[in-house]
Amino acid sequence: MITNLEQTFRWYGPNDAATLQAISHTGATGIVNALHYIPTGEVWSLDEIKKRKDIIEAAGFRWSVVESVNVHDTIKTAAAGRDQHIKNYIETLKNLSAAGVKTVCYNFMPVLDWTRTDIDYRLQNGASALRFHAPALAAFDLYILERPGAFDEFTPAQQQAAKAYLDSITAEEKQQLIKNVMAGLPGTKDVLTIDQFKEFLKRYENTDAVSLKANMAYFLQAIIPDAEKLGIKMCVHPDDPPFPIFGLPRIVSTEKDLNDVVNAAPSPSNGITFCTGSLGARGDNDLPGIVERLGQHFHFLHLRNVKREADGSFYEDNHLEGSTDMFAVMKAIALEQKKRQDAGRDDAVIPMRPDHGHKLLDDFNHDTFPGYSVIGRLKGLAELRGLELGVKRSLL
Ligand code: CS2
Ligand code: MN
Repeated sequence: MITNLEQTFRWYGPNDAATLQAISHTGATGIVNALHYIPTGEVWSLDEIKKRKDIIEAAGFRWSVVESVNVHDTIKTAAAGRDQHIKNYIETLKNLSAAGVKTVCYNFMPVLDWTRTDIDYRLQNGASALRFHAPALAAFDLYILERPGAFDEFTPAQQQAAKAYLDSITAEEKQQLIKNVMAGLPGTKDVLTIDQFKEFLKRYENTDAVSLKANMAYFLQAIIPDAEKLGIKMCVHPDDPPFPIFGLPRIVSTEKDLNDVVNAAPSPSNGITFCTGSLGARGDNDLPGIVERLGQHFHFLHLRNVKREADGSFYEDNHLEGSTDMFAVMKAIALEQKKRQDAGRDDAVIPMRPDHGHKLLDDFNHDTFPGYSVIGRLKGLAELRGLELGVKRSLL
C-alpha cells in the first residue's frame, strides 16, 4: 500500500477571512502558514513562532509547512547587507526548528511574487478564476509603466495586441489592471505604486539571469549546511509565471533550472516545491517527467491546473482540467512515494495543498485573498483526494 499524501491548506493567519474553522471542514489536516507581518529580512523570534503554532494546533491542525520565509533583495542582488540577511535567515530557521516546524518554502523571484493581470476572470458558469493575459501585461509594461527598452522585448504582433487591449478597456478596468499587477507579497493587501515599482526594478539593473543564479547558489551554500543540521527541509517554489517579465530574470522556471538549484548545494535539505500550476504555464515543461527525474527532491506539492492559451496567456482551470494531465502527475507522485517507502526513507508522506481555487457559491461573500477562497479550494482538494485514492488503489 502506498502511503497517502498529507492534505494541507494555506491559511494566511488570524486576519484571513478563510478561518481555521472553515478550513477544518475541508478535510485538510495540515496548515501552511507564515508570519506575514514580519518584514522580509527580519528574524522570526521563537516566541512569535510559538504563538502562531499554538493557534494552529488549538484548532486541531499541524503546522506542516512554512510558506514562505522570503529572501531579502540584498541576497538576490548581492548588495550590501546580504551576509547579515543570510545570518537572519539562518536564525529564523533555528527558531522554526526549535518549534518543530521543519519544512520551509521560499522563492527566488525578483521584485514581484506571483503575477496575474485578472483576479476575477469569469468562467462560463460564473465562477471566478485568476488569469495571466499576456496582452494585458504587455500593455501595462509598454504603456503604463513605460519601461525603457520594453518595446525591444515584444514582437510587433505582441505590441499590436497590447495596444488593442489597452484601447478596449475602460478607465476603471485600467485602474484594476494596475492594482492586480502591482499586488505585493502574498498575505498582504499592499499594492506597490508605479514609482515604488520603478525603484525596485532599478535595484535589479545589474542582475541578469547568470548573476541571479550565482546569488542563489551563494545563498544556498550559506544556509543549507545549517538547515541540514537543524533538520529543516528547504523547498524552492518555481517562478509564477515561469518566464521573465518586466525584463527581470527568472531562474526557477524549467527542469534545467530545478536541476541547477539542487546541484548548487546537494543535500536532502535543499529541495523543491513542485507547483504544477506554475511549471504548467510553460508548454515545454514535462510535468510527469519532472516528477520521475527530480521527485526525490520534492518536499512539498502544490497541485492545481492552468489552461494555456496560444499567446502565452493562461488561466487557472479546475484542478483536474486544463493543460496538465493531473492523473499522470498523481501517478508519478505515487510511484515516487513508493520508491521512498521501499528505500526506508522517512519522508514518504509528502505535504500537498490544492494551490489556489476558483471563487464559487458562498465564496463571493467573503473577502479572502485572490486565489484562496474556501469552497473553491475545498472542491480542488476533494477532487485531488479522489484522484489520489483511485491512482493508489489501482497501483496496489
Ligand atoms: C503560489 C505562490 O504562485 C503560486 O503558485 O503558490 O503564492 C507561492 O506561494 C509563493 O510564491 C511561494 O513563495
Ligand atoms: Mn504554487
